[in-house]
Amino acid sequence: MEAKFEDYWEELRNEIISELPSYGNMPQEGIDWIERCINYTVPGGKMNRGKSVLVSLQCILKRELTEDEIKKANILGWAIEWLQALFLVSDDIMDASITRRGQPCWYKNEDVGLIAINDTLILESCIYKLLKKYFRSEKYYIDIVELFHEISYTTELGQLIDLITAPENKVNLDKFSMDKYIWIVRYKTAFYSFYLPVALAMIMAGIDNEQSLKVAKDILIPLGEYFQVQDDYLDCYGDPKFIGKIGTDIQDNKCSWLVNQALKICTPEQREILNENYGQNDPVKIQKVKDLYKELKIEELYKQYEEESYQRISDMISKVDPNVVSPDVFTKFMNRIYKRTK
Ligand code: GPP
Ligand code: MG
Ligand code: MG
Ligand code: MG
Repeated sequence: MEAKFEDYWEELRNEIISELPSYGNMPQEGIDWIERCINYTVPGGKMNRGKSVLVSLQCILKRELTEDEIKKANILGWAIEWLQALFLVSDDIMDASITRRGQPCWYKNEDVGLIAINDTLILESCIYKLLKKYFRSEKYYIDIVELFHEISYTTELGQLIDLITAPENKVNLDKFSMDKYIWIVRYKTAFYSFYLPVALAMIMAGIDNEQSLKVAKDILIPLGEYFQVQDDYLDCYGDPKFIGKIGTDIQDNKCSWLVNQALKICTPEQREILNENYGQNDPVKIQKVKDLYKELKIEELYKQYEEESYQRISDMISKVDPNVVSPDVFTKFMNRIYKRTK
């Protein structure tokens, strides 16, 4: 039977762990630490991003894949999950989050704290260890390494604007706008979550010319925007039991889709309510913001946005030339996230 995505985890973890003693007999407690850290932070997500590399490759090549191709696509998928792990570990510190994937955030473990910062750097190095181990002799090796570097950079730029638009204890609603919002979510989420898996599959398949990559980007970036709007919605309205995390956007003063919608339609009096209650870690104030969202029917606006996005993106997909990129790549991705509740 064909190995599933999850089945590769053990091999990749062992790859990382078994090499550690070669670093001058690294003290065992360090090896145990890294094993515990990667077990805690890398597997256990929805793994949508990771699994998409193989699915995309299958749509693109439209033939039976070799065992080697399946393995390589899945390892690239795991490299994305590794990237996601280091982003989430550091994002949770920066967002002062509490839980992730149904357990305390990594840094929240009593003996971890800010050691988690170094752990994110180790997690990042693991990506390049794995790429080197499995892809070094491929002619596209340098292309995937550069892609991981470039997409990491775009994500970090997005995270920067996300953070400086949301200074602690300094609410300034004038800093928010829908244009800025779109920029932030493209950079912090869409590139690494949507463009990266498909671009990796395209590189593996040898269709990595500028034109094809642009066709993919033009659909995957809007799809990633839609995904982050969902994330913002779930931050407020999702069930922590389902989404595995407790929302923090209101108290974190985030330039979220919800607050931007509220700002577009509120009266000066309602804006004052936001001004007084947004961006403060006080349950009463958080509730006042949620009450205002209710009054402004933000949830209904979200449902409209969800339908409209589905239509708009489906339309874009229907115009893709199948000789350039198979439209299935995008339809599969889209159907996996439409109306998601986690
Ligand atoms: C999602 O933001 C974006 C990321 C997780 C990228 C972080 C990038 C770094 C360079 C650290 P979010 O804070 O809304 O995600 P979540 O809701 O999952 O905390
Ligand atoms: Mg966060
Ligand atoms: Mg964040
Ligand atoms: Mg969020």
